[in-house]
Amino acid sequence: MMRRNPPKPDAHLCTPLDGGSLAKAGRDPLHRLADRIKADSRITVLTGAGVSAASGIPTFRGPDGLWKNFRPEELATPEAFERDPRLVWEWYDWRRQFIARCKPNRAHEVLALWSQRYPKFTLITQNVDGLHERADTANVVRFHGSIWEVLCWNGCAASPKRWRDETVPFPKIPPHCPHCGGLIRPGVVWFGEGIDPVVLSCSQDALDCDIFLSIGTSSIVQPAASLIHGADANGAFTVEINVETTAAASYLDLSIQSPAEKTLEEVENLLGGLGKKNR
Ligand code: BJW
Repeated sequence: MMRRNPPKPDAHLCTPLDGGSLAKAGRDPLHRLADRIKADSRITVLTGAGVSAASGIPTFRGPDGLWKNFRPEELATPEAFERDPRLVWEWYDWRRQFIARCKPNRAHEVLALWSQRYPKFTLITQNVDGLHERADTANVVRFHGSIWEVLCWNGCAASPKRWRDETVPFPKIPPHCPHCGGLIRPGVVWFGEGIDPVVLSCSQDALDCDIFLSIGTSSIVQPAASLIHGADANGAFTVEINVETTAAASYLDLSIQSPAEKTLEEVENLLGGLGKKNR
């Protein structure tokens, strides 16, 4: 169990500035973040659906998050799949088609740049869309799996544990296992299912960091939402970038209330200035 520190009294909440650049406001939160990032910083980033919002992918709990009036909690469970695999696969097939047409945005690109620049960088993503990988991000930990992987629902002996399948759309819904003819399921983590132990262990290791950035997640879904508390307990400087404040806000050193794609670009611009002596 992770220790939770009390809320930080000196946490800095930054709200959006009217029409202007956040970075123009003097020693603002963006400078505070940029000042922290050094060439040898151990940086861990946790991303959620908000990072892919600017790519056009609906978030889970935002206004466009509903699919045919179903909430994700009603579809992303083994029970829902057991009950109605066709319905659940229709949702995933629709999302796969949608995601296949989307491109990484500036938030993915800046994080990819940092993953290549800073040797002690880990990106833990709750997103299953694969956009971090498509942006060439190094050291990605896929906390909730991948929508581009599938598993045999029966766990048949003839099939690999999981495999990549980028068929879009599937010619037949629900799709079947090429090895045993039974159903296949998406290679994602549903409610009530445990996180892969290797993934959990890599994520726990990455909590030993200097800077922990939580970006574009509502910090509602466990155990991902607890990762920031683990980093905090390890003494990391904790930062949230989100268009709204979340449940994690009172545990943060810095809360930047602004879109990820804009904020990361501005921080990167600040680092570009510092970068010459920093790298
Ligand atoms: C922007 C932006 C912009 C917009 N810039 N920001 C403890 C307490 C209570 C409950 C639990 C608990 N522990 C476990 C549970 C149960 C459950 C849970 O957490 N339930 C909650 C709903 C309360 N957790 C689980 O069941 C987990 N399993 C588990 O714990 O198992 C225990 C176990 C152990 C051992 C053996 C067996 C069992 C599994 C959770 C799996 C979650 N799966 C999903 C679906 C993945 C597949 C798929 O994609 O279909 O993961 S659900 C969905 O939520 C998805 C996401 O990764 C996840 C998180 O959502 P995210 O990314 O935060 O999205 P949103 O929409 O919520 O937020 C977007 C944010 O972006 C918003 O804040 C916006 O403001 C912001 N934003 N535009 C910056 N431009």
